[in-house]
Amino acid sequence: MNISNATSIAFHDYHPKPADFFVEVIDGLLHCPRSIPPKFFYNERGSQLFEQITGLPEYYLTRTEQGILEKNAEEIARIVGRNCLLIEPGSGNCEKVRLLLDALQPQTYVPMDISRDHLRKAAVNLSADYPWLDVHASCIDFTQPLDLSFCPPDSQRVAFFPGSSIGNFEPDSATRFLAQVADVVGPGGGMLIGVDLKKDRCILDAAYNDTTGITAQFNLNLLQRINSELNADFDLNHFTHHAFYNEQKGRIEMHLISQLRQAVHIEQHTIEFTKGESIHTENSYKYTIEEFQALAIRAGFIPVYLWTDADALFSVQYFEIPAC
Ligand code: AVJ
Repeated sequence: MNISNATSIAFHDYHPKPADFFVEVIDGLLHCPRSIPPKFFYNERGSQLFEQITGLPEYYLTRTEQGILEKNAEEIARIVGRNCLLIEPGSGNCEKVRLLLDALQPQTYVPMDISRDHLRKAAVNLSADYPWLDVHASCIDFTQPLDLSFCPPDSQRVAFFPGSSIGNFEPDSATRFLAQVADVVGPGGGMLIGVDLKKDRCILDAAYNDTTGITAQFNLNLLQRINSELNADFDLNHFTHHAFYNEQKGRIEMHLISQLRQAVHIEQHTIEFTKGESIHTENSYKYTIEEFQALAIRAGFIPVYLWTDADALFSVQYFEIPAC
């Protein structure tokens, strides 16, 4: 533990345009079929609920990925290489990267997040525990083109994208996103990415339908948030959580289902729901190893190495861009 206050970080503010919650919610709700983007799950309460989800017995993703990173840290470091410049798009609380830092010993760590205050706090906390690490926090929307001009141009750049966050992207936009990552890390650069795998649908269905109902609360919190931030009148007792594995599309879908015919008001808008009508709130794509490698190859990456757990529930995959 570092007891001095001497830690300092570099902070780069790219002034990302905050999402317009009202416009995006109205847009999605007036669209047919109705939907709300999953990025809006994560207000304070939503982030707390997600934390709880990661500890649920049914939700194998987080703990399995963590196990893979812990168990293979040394080998990962050998294959990824030490002294790199490590970039993490959507770094959140900068907790997961800690599993890697000691083994990887990167020179520089660039956490990127749209949430300015959380980013600053997380980067300062991390820096206090890793005084040897050069931390360049970058406040940026990670789906926008990334700019790393402040970084030393010579070190190998490696992107870290854990948690199967890539599962929230439609496969085509996942390819586009990875192509942007490929651009940022450049020739000779790498990407270490956590990808949830296709498996027995009972395991998948259970992971998004926990018996304690935390995932249901997480989903319904979206309506609560719309009520409190957009002055709406969703009755949370009249919508229910519905999550299932869509085998044909290879994804978990989360929905909120209207239990009756009802009207909901958001500012000047009135939205009429029929009984059984859904609001689609999230897709979480699952891949086979081969499917994900093909996707990464389309983005310009070459598969180098991968790690899974004994039950092949989850994968941590390493790719590189050929050096030119
Ligand atoms: C954060 C997108 C990886 O898809 O498993 C968890 C979000 N939704 N339970 C996932 C989530 C419902 C999670 N990701």
